[in-house]
Amino acid sequence: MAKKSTTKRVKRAAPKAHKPARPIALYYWPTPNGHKVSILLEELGVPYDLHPINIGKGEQFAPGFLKISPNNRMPAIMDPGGPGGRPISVFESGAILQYLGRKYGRFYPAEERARVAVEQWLFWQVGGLGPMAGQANHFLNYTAEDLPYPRKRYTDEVNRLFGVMERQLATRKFLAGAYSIADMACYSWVKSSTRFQPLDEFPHLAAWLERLGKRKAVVRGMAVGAELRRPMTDAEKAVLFGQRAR
Ligand SMILES: N[C@@H](CCC(=O)N[C@@H](CS)C(=O)NCC(=O)O)C(=O)O
Repeated sequence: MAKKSTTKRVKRAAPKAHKPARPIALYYWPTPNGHKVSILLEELGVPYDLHPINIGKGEQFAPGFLKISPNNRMPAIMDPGGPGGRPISVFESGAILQYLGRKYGRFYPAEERARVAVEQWLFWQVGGLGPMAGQANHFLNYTAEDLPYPRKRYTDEVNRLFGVMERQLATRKFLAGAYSIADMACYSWVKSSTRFQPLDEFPHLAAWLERLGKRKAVVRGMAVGAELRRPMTDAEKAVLFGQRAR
């Protein structure tokens, strides 16, 4: 777990009705999965404390962090003012977005049809776009060997998934009606994947990316912890790749 000395307070005005006793703790590293939550917190304008989890140094395996996030992955949050006024921790970015969306009643509609529309795109991102783009990035940038088959498999899949977004965005500005946690979940993954998958064949997706990129909260959310990011060293690769149960 991040040391206290690395903790930063990000001050934003909280909506009065939901003002928590203490700020939400965000366990975070500046990656696309982390950005989903920093973007939502910035959109909500609630105060939060940033707890960097340096995944290259193995801080995700610290026993204190594993209590919050048993999957040894960030992001995670701890909300001191959870249900019943008691603390609650949440891991898995999709569950965090849902929790915060429900808690503050924003970007995640309560009406069932609208909620299902958001959820299907949120789960599409968590189960599809994120993992596939992550694997594409891995085989393009992090393997010592030249492995054309997995590279093609995952970059093809990202291309296909971009096509799915393109069709959805051809007739609407956002993925699921109004701007929602589903858009926030996809933004950073689409943006980072443009390094290997240009958007020339996806004009509606390109327009969506630009639309979101103009939102001040998205810009702030993407900038959270940017100063922590460094090119990955071999020692960090050894921590991150080849993990097994024991
Ligand atoms: N399904 C998880 C994935 C989170 C995830 O993969 N986080 C990565 C960084 S993007 C991580 O913490 N990696 C640490 C590790 O591999 O040990 C979520 O959506 O929250």
